[in-house]
Amino acid sequence: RAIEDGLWESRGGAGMALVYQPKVDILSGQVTGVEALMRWHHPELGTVSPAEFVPVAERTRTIIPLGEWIIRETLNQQAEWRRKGLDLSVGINVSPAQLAAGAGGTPVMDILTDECDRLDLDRSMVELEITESLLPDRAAMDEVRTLADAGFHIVIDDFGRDHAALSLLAESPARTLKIDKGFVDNVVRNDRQVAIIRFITELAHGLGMRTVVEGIEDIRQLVAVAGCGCDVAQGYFYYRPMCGDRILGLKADA
Ligand code: G
Ligand code: G
Ligand code: NA
Repeated sequence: RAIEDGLWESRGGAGMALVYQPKVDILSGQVTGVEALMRWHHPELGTVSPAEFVPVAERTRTIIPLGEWIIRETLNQQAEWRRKGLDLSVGINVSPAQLAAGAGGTPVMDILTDECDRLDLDRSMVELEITESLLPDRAAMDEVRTLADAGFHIVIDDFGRDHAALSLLAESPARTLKIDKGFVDNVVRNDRQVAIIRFITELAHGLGMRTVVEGIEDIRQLVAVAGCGCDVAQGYFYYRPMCGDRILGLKADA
């Protein structure tokens, strides 16, 4: 209830902040992009995790105005980094509710094209992260295809967590597959997890996609996923999510 009421107050971004977690090209060690992640400071509850409030925002559809704020904020940040000499791709998490027909609010396509045109951004540097569970949703995937045709880069997030049909993956317009953190957590001790990550990576490459692994916390996990052929890594081993100004400090690594 307190979360629901607070979200309504914060739907325009009040009390919300975005942090950005770098993504690193495994072979070159270079930072190629970042993922935008929400942080919320609730006046009474204190800091509330997105794992807790995003599901509430989706259920109450507050994610629609909030999602619009996230897209505009992230693209403005991307433009500011570029003005300061740092050219990075940005990953934006897009909820199924934002893609549903008749979602209300400004359509995601219009928000994205407006901002990209206004800020003169390269659409292929804007990565829209949609969850694997969206793949069976025909109407939502039609919308995703329209976004891909318009030049935006589509990422399937949390791949392997649910039960995606491989045929749906093959038909999807995604260019990147993000392997679920669950497989990485035990990759050092469990050969079966290695087999799964290797299989997903070979599948992705065979379909012309690259893979991102998230949740890399130590060097042994990095070595294991690198051995599976994964392309890009994200995780505390490299960088924690950080505020936009601190990203500028990465200029030397990018
Ligand atoms: O940042 P953290 O790891 O605590 O995020 C927890 C969950 O909340 C993740 O699954 C992440 O995808 C989701 N999340 C974080 N930021 C956003 C956002 O801006 N939009 C959406 N839809 N989900 C987000
Ligand atoms: O599902 P999604 O990829 O959007 O979730 C990203 C979430 O994972 C964020 O909440 C982020 O804070 C968290 N995260 C990022 N790197 C690590 C890591 O190395 N370890 C753990 N435990 N969580 C991470
Ligand atoms: Na994500």
